[in-house]
Amino acid sequence: MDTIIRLHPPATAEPKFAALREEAVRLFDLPFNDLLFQAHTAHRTHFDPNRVQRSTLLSIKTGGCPEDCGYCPQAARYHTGVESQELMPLAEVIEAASAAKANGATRFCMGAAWRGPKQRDLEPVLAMVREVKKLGMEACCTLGMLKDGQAEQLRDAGLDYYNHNLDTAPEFYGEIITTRDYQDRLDTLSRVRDAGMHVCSGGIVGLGESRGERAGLLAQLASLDPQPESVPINNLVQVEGTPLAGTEALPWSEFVRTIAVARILMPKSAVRLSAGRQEMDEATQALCFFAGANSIFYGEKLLTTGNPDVARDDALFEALGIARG
Ligand code: SAM
Ligand code: DTB
Ligand code: SF4
Repeated sequence: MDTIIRLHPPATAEPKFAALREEAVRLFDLPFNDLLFQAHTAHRTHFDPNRVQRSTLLSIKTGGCPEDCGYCPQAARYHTGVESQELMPLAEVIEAASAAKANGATRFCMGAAWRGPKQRDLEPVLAMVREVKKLGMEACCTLGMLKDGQAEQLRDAGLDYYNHNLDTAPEFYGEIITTRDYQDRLDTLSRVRDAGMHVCSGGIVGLGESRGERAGLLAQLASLDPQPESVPINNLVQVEGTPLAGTEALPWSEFVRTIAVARILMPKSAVRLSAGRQEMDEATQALCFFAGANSIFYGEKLLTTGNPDVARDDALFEALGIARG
């Protein structure tokens, strides 16, 4: 068993969380234009509003995951048609990273469908991180829960960011995932932070949560101290065979509000407009950029599902006068 020292009580117990949640609920309830004005003002204070950073994702180990995340096409227990694949050979990862760099991505994110890496899994990933760094790109990994010492190994290989999402509000979490708890996620984030890497942590909306629960997710993220450098906001991509297929989709305005509240509560973080862009029209994406989103996944595939192709994104950025971040 791992031992980790919990320096803080769970964030949910802290008065800071309660105050942030109250603030988030108040922001969500503002008239749309007032909320967007406030979010855009915060965005301009800290960022160039005409720049969006691009990260490209690669699934380095696909499917067959033992966890039960209700949204995920890679969980072995759901029949989604995703074919399981072993860890990708190093040469293929280098090829994909080189292509991403040639397309203009500045960060390469490698995702694995693990509960967490075993030591024998981690070693080849460390080699992948070193090779991505040699290309002059930022490197990010999302490999599940980390055990003692693993964050330090990733840091020493040169990893810049580790992605691990809180996914939803603590009170809704048990409806979506039962095989790991909220505190496990907070512990992994502490390990990443303590090792000195940048934290990438966000969540998914459109899971059937209430507005109050969306506020709770953002308040949890904002109560991390320091706040995550990168906050991916995913809109559920519904995949046939997962328990959440058929969930009522979130109205576009509610998704834009979520981005805006994230921007206001975490004014210095990069807010990534993440999964769900393929199903989103250009006008909604443009509103997300106005509301403070300043990072995207770039390239035709996320991990197993589709993402807008590069030509569509380039046309959108051209129309909006947005430059690479
Ligand atoms: N297995 C690792 C883990 O769970 O931490 C890493 C990969 S996992 C696919 C990374 C994140 O992708 C999840 O935390 C979730 O937020 C997001 N995700 C997975 N399936 C999704 C879906 N169908 N729609 C939107 N986001 C999704
Ligand atoms: C994140 O927050 N979203 C990305 C990344 N981090 C790893 C993953 C989205 C996955 C969408 C479903 C799929 O393609 O399998
Ligand atoms: Fe596994 Fe990650 Fe998918 Fe959960 S989100 S089932 S841990 S791959």
